[in-house]
Amino acid sequence: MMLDAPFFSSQTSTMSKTFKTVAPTAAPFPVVERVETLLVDLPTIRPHKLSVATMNGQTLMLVKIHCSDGVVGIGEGTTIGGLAYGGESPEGMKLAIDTYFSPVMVGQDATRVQALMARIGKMIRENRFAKCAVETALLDAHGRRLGLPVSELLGGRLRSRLPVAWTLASGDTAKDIAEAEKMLDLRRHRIFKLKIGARDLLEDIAHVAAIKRALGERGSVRVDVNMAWSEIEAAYAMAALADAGCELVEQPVASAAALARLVRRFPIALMADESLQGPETAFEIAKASGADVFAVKIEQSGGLFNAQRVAAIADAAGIGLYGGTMLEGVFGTVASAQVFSTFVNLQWGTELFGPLLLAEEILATPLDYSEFELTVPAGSGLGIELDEERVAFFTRDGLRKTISVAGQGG
Ligand code: MUC
Ligand code: MG
Repeated sequence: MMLDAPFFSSQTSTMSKTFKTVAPTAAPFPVVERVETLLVDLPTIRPHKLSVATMNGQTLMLVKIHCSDGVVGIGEGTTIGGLAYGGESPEGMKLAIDTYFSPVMVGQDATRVQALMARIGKMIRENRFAKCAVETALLDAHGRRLGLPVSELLGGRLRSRLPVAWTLASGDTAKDIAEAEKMLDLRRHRIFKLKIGARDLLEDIAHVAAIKRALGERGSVRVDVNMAWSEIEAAYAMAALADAGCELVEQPVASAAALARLVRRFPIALMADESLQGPETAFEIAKASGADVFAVKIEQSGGLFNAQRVAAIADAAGIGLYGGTMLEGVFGTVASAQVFSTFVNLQWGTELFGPLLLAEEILATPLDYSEFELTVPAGSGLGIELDEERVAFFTRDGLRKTISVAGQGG
């Protein structure tokens, strides 16, 4: 099928692109009228050190879908350390949506989200993160239209509060212990995920053991290696980590085959993260008995419906579930929370702390993190409202755009 060539309004800045249909529609249902994207740069509260990158800030790619009935839905795409984690970046997602997604979406029925995502899927390969952002925006819009939370469009929630882990990733043992103590005092987190893999193996093991010793039974300790180890290193470390009281190791090696060989050899759970890239990989890992737990992420899964498919495969295979994050801001975090609230099993809780890592608030009413849990918003759509002024302030190129409109200065 041939697509119309994309048309860009000359009025729009390159950093906040809007795609608009030329012909008005007389469809008997609300259609997608225009798709707008922007990049929002927010600082983190401290450097966040992973084996793949150190983050000092996070970029949110926000997509706003404007529908012909006046309803607007918002979705979000993030990555970790630009392209350090995977093949998509916020800038790349924006470009893909502006150039390729928008022409496929404009004029289409905005109320049939699965059908529109299937249409997009036929014309656009890969781009799972961008697809997730667009699907989130469509579901937000449709939920607002119907007066229902996104969770209810996905079959209905089984829980309204989700346990939330905190990631200790300052790179310093004493600082991490102090941070964990603070989180316990605030009653915000009692599950701690430690980012390791960048340092020497023995140093990492000593770091984890020291933190677990300091916390004792007050907090559980898990580690995420982000694929940094060889299989031999992983085997050595898993035994030592189990001895230190660590309860779970996330993606110690890159290879899914190596991951499968490590499962159940040590008294410590093994979780797949990077190996899990949607339902097909979930099926392959399940077939190979290649993990004890799945870190389900809506972006890595390719959207909210796909995240539910991944969860169904895990349930069928007897694999535990954990609600993962791509360190999303509020929109990706709440979209994830809406999906995770529909999971029948969520044995390992979630790590939906992304907004708490960011130093700036962009919501009119902040999310409720209390008593070690996050409340899943109950309003229609995602159930959250942007503070547009704050967003404008942090929008990349926002200042230049204002100047160019007022003074034609560009
Ligand atoms: C990952 O690899 O799981 C989740 C928490 C965090 O600090 O990084 C992410 C990504
Ligand atoms: Mg991980």
